[in-house]
Amino acid sequence: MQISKSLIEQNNESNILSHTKKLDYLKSEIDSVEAIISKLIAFQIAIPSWALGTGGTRFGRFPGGGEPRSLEEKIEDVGLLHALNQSSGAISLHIPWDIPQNHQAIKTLAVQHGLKFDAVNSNTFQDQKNQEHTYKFGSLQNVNKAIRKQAIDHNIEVIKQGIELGSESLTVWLSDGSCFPGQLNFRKAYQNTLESLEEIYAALPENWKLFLEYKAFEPNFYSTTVGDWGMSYSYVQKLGEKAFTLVDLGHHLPNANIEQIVALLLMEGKLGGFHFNDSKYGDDDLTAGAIKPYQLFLIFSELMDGMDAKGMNHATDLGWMIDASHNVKDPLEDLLQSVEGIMTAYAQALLLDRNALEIAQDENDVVRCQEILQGAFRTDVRAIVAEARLRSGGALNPIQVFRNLKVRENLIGERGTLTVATGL
Ligand code: AFD
Ligand code: MN
Ligand code: MN
Repeated sequence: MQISKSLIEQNNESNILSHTKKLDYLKSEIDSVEAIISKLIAFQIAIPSWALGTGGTRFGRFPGGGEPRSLEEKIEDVGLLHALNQSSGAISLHIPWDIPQNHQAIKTLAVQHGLKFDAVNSNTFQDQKNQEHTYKFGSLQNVNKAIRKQAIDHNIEVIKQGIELGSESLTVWLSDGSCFPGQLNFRKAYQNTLESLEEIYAALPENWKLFLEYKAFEPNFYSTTVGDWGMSYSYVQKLGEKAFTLVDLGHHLPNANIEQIVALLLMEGKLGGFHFNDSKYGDDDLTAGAIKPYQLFLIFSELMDGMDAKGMNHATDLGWMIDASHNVKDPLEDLLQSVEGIMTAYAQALLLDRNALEIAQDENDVVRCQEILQGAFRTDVRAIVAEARLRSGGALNPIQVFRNLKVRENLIGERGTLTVATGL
């Protein structure tokens, strides 16, 4: 299914009056509305190929039908999102869940949908059919050299796939670690992982980045070999200037101050990118901004502050990706909500008066600091975000259009009710 521009325009007509009223009010209150709109238009968030099907828990999965059966259909789904919001112009592939058979054809299809290929992701946390060695006791950390080599070779293969598609980064997430005290020699596990990463790093093309994602828990529950930002930083620092830490919002211990982590990684020049999601307990992979929108805003405030201090381009100098999975929502509607949540936090951070905040900080005026931050956070910027979409040819209300056009029903018609997307 494809959504034409004229159908979107038709749907926008019913909302345009009330939208214009809201936008005019914001323009009368805020000077920087036009500048914010241009930044929002440039900002694109990559959609993970593994989020297009219904996720699940270990207790069950409740697919809603019409899930993409192939890489082609995954690209088509991201194309639908991008047509609606004009902010999802990239797809992030997971190998071997998405191995392209014909790279040229896949590239052409992506271009037709206005999509680029974002980071490619390797998978050494599952055993694949016909795989020689098992990753039961880890991959890059493994005590067995042959197993480490198999995992290194896989990552190099993923880089090759990415080169063919025009990706420019590799994301490595390791489930390596241990479940019980004494199971693992921490220093040996670190050294093995570092040496393995060095070999992968050596295979990166000149213009590529390596993102090393950390996670404190799961599937190992006693230790994780890249367990927090400090560990990731220590590896990427040793690897070299093309290696960066990737922050997945769900990968911290409870109550971690993620905005401070982001500020310091940026300051050190080692923040590479993001996996957006939200959580209540652990790696819940819920819709971005669904549980802790204030935290998301605070993260974006630090991002803007740190990026501007270094003269970085908001849209291109960090990798922006969603990493979420859903059990009860339509995956496409959920992704539309995630993108909206991220854009909203970005817009709020853009309207924050940072000069005033700096003065208040220098005067230790704690009350004023909070007033300034919450003043930005509590501004209803939805009309600004909608205007950015409108000007790019997207929908004022993407979810409404998704439902009006019966997108899911159409996909079920094309693909059937029993399809299962590859992934977890
Ligand atoms: C994991 C990580 C990582 C990985 C993904 C796979 O966040 O990004 O690629 O899930 O589904 O929890
Ligand atoms: Mn992730
Ligand atoms: Mn995760």
